[in-house]
Amino acid sequence: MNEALCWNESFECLLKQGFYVFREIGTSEETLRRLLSKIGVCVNGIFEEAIGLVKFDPCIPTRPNSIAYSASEMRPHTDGTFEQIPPKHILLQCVQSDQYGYGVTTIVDGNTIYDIVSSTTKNPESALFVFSRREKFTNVEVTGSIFFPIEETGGIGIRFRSDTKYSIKPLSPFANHVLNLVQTAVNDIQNSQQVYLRTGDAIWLLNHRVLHGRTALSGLSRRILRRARLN
Ligand SMILES: O=C(O)CCC(=O)C(=O)O
Ligand SMILES: [Fe+2]
Repeated sequence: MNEALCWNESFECLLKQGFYVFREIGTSEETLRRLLSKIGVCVNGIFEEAIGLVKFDPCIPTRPNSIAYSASEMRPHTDGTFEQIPPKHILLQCVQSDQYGYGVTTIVDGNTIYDIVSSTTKNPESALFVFSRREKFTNVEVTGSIFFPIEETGGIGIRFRSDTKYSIKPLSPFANHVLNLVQTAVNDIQNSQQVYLRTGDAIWLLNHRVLHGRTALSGLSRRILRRARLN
């Protein structure tokens, strides 16, 4: 298939489901950068570079308090939840996969979560929260809502991450109610899809539309992802 047709197909798929999987593109940073140049502009985060490696090595002690660098399950989340505007796109390139069936990528569609929450609760986008990321010496936070309008598409965006390092503090009893509903819906296995990335595959995520996470790693093999953030 010619490159333009192939690109249109991936774009259509991306808009429909909020993510697209590139199979067998290879493991080099060069290849990823070529892809990124067609998508947008790389942006640094407060704590991480625009392009960086997420590594797990059973022979190297894990960084304390860091789920991404440990073998633990990562619950579905959006990246940069505590930033003023989280990055629009995330690309994850699998540089070295774990044993088959471990470290499987999980995807949750934010539109599904919104539909579930708003079916019982009016105007969940009006609920306010403080999203924060706490490090030893820094605490970065932003006040906002879990759901927000996406101007370009007229759709609804989502921002969500809650684990040992990241917290979402509800600012009212109503917000607390919305948070509980979102949490339950996000963790409901029925609302998630799984995608196994093999070495050389990559996934393009619309970070305002879908949440991503992964199942636990085996803890026995090295696993490396290259992660890119773009607008
Ligand atoms: O390890 C993975 O598959 C995902 C990593 C991730 O989501 C992150 O570092 O934010
Ligand atoms: Fe992530």
